[in-house]
Amino acid sequence: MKESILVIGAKGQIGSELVEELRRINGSSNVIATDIKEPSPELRDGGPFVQLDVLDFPKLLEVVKKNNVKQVYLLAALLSATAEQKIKSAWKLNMEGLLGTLEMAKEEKFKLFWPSSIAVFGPSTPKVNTPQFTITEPSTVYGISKLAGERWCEYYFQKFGVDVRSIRYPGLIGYKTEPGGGTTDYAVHIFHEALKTKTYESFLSANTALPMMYMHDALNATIGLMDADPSRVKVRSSYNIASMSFTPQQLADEICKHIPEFKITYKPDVRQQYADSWPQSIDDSVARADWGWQHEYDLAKMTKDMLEHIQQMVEH
Ligand code: AKB
Repeated sequence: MKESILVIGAKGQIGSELVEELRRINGSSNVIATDIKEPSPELRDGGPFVQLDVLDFPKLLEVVKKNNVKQVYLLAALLSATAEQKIKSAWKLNMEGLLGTLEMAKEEKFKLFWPSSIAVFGPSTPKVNTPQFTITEPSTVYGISKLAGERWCEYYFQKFGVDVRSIRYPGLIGYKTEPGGGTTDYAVHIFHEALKTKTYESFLSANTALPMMYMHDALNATIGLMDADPSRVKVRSSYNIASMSFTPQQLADEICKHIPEFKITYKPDVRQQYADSWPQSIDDSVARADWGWQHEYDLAKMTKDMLEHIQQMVEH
């Protein structure tokens, strides 16, 4: 029986692009997309889709068994800003979802990808070039759930040999799907507003530097780590990866090179606190040495590509 890949949370910011890329590489019929929400037309028409809640483990197990699933990408989660509003549901989804899937990976012997985040770091972590192994004392609900998740991944690998792999994503920027409920979301919204209204009111202050990454690089990292020989995956909690760091002002300056009339204003809200607790830049030398991670996009290249693609989408 042919082997399949399952993506849980396929309608999200990463999921929708990852499904497309995995289908391009592995063939549409071999990649099953699932989400708690109704499928988008692209997801429904592009290959198999099952509407399902990740916490419905009997149904999830049925899909895994029926389709001989050998790889699972578990992307269903509540992000930082939403998790702060919905503490218990965030813990339930982010933790029970992972624990249930790790248990299933142990029994069904599939390889599992689980996303962690720069949110595992907190105010006591060194902020610049944050190392792979350092203080992790997160001060957000989301960060606490990601740190606990990393420990569970390491535990299931050490104790049961589950082949689980993970990346600490920085803020992700893509043009296909907008993020929801995160703190780094401004770096996506700003592009849409720059093209639509030539203005943007940032909810983070001008000089808030955060690690960021273009979706193209994030997908390469994710698939690259999943494809790496197991002997090269030496960190089983989660890997730091990095490509660029910038502030809202630096991003606005870069946008101005393409749209000179663009104006940014600042009205920091509660998300400022979460951003202030995270690193400004990340040292990812361990991922580069272990499994050959490399990035392609810097601030200038990403900005140009984002503006071109969003413009094209508006025109069509
Ligand atoms: C968020 O802002 O919550 C996420 C993250 C940094 O993991 N993008």
